[in-house]
Amino acid sequence: ERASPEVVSSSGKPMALCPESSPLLHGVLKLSFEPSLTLKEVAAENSAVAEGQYQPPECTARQSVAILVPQRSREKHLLYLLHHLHPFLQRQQLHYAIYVIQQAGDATFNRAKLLNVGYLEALKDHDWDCFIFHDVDLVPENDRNLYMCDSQPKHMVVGRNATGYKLRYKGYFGGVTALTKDQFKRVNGFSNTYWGWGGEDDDLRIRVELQGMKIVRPPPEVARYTMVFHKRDSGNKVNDDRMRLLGRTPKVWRKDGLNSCSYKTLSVERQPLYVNVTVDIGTPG
Ligand code: UD2
Ligand code: MN
Repeated sequence: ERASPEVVSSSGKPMALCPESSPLLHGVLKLSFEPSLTLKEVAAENSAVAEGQYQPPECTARQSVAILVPQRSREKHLLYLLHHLHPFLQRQQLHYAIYVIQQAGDATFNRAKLLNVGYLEALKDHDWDCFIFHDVDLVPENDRNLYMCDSQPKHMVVGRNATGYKLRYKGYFGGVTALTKDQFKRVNGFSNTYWGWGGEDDDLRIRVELQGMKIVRPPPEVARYTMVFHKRDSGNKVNDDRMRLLGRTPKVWRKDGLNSCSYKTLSVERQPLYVNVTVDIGTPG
């Protein structure tokens, strides 16, 4: 276990819990996507972050939160995300760390399995309370969208630029979600069997519903994101098998998930702004 949250200040006195509503919040944010931005600049802007991790110096954070980002060949998007998310999370007075889970090789992408790996690997560092499963290309537009977990699984993307800021469909659970350590464990995490684009987010919703849990969302004026424009990645073709897979979820979820997630960690690099976990997750079939 590394770096537990400070319960005493540098003077040795116990620190009070951070306020329920952080005084540092701005509300609506002005986002920028500057193509010339560099990792060095983002690191210089975030000198209080070490090995991807931060704790508020002024109070004891209410939750310890691991942000898990699945990534392959989206380095520019990752840079934009780090640039916006680090200051955003610091204003929310969270103890947090950002983990990037990088799929090695060029087999079909598997977002869900990478997120299972992120959960298992992050828990080796610290007993995180809350996990945020986060697309690399989504930047939050309002810092009142709190990156904390609730008593029920939380879906944070009610709307985004490309879809007119409307919920795409009832039950939509993609993009960015927040589940406690125990909520995620209860559903046995994500399925490992969704290779390629689509379905894995609906599968997680089915798991949540099978447990009698209910998805909650922040107010629509707060739960807004900008998705950096992109085309479908070449290694992430539409998964034509997804409807069949969704049909069998109620039968297989107990055996397909965190408890069957086999992988090989190739490296764990503790970079200044994030922990980079490179993993061999195998190939479909
Ligand atoms: C939607 C969902 C996403 C997921 C996906 C279907 C939203 C806002 N997002 O995203 O959560 O359910 O549909 O699988 O509804 N990625 C890479 N490299 C790749 C491919 C994917 O890094 O080559 C990662 C990256 O974090 C990306 C995420 O996977 O943001 C989802 O892939 P996408 O952005 O291509 O799919 P999109 O926008 O339709
Ligand atoms: Mn996307």
